[in-house]
Amino acid sequence: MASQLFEELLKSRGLDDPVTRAAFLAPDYEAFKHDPFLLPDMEAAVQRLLVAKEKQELVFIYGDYDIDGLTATTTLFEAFKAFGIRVDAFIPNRFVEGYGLAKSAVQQLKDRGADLIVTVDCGSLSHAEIDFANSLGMQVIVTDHHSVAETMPAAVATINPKRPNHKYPFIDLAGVGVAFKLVQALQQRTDGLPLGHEKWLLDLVALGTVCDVVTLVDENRANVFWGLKVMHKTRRPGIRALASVGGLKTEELNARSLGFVLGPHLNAAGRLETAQYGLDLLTATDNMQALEIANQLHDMNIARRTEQDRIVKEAIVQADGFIDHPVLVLSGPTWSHGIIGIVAAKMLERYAKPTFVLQEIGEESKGSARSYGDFSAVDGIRAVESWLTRGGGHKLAAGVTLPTQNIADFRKAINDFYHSLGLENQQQHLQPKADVSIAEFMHVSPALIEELKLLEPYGNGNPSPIFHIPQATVIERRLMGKENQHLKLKVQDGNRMPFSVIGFNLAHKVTADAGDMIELWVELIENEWRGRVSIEGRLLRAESI
Ligand SMILES: [Mn+2]
Repeated sequence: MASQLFEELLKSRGLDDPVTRAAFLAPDYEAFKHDPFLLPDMEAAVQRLLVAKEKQELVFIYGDYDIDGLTATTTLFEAFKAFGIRVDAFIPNRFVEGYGLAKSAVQQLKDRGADLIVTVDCGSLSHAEIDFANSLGMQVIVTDHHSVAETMPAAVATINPKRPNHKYPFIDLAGVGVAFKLVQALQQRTDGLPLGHEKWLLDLVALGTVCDVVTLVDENRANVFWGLKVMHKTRRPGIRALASVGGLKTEELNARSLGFVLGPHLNAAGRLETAQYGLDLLTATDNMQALEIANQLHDMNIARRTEQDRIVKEAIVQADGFIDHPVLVLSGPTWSHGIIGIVAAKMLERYAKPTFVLQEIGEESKGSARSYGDFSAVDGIRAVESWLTRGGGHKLAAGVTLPTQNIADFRKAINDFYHSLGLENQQQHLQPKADVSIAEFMHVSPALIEELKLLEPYGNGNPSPIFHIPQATVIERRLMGKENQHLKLKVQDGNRMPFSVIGFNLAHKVTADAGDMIELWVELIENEWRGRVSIEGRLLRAESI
């Protein structure tokens, strides 16, 4: 019997129908495993790969340097081996080839004897590069989840759920999710990986899906839900080593630790040097070797953070000069484009504005964009493309390349485009949105916390629930942290029932003191201190009333 609060919460998330609710709370892998052949061109891809298997052609997987790309590459690499397909993998270098297929890399694969290239997490817009591969006598299968153009490239198959007019029921798969569909399709047509055994790849699918921040609903939710269970038992040396250098136990990994610990470590190498380390780690079969790479990644992650802090400081100085601009376009010659994506995210957080951060590399500049709410970064890029060399991506994250001399014009054009949209109250998207209200703290029970765990894994599309407390009286205010930046409030309801909330970095923002009446928005967290577990609120917002 669900508690009343949990019942209300489920309803607020559209889970009142018992069938939908049951499917959400205990997602069945088989039920959400939509038929892979409903994806466009899947049959053509499978047929071509069967020929490759039969003729023992050399198939090169062409990945991407981010976690989605690395996990997708590893997924296909392992599965193809199991199917008896001759396979090798190539991860482009961000600083050499850049994102996506590059002609220089296509030539390299030709020289290394490739007959067929299978892209993961890229390729949908690589028309020229695929023509080039064809001209060298290689064929290409694209598997991707990025936005597509009106015409598909001259590939044997372009498997991408973002293509229009197909019957596949879920479009928000990550790159690794699409690669995994190819594995499921191959299973039906050839042997080597018996039905059911593909589930051991779900740890990789979970890692890529969480880190690519696609919505954790439908098939993604089922894959991550079961992927975490696989991860808890994983024997994969790379994942074990990564967890260990991150100070985590594999059996306790959750979506949060994938996004905030494993992910950043795995990404660090690609941001500073080459993501090859990441691929070597994920495909490692030896524990000692894996630990060695993981330690290197740990050091790189620390170096990455130092570099990031420096760029953020400089970017803040620049951003303060564009107070009137709704879209920030910031640039610097020493801002490594391996790191500017994270810097853009930090700027968005600080200024509540969509942000482009660019590295000026001589005459050319490369940048990363982060956006939120109703402003689509990829639409913005399309609207001002006359100033750009190229650009593409998603609504909330995208990339651009442009002549350095165009930066000022691009800045003006993208801000003009923003104004032309007439977006109203864009800021509201940054305010915490409550799922339900709590009038009395007696309802905040250990049982409720257990119920909330059923909604995990949390992430994009399935956020950790937010509770609104319409009215409470502050009985104590305490500051914490090295610079007194954190805040602990003890509040009570009308029945004098107390409740503690903690606000990280909110000490300057929330000024309420003992005796004040406030309205709060919180997440519920379990706090363990000296072996005693208590339930607290993590403060997101407070307003005095
Ligand atoms: Mn991706």
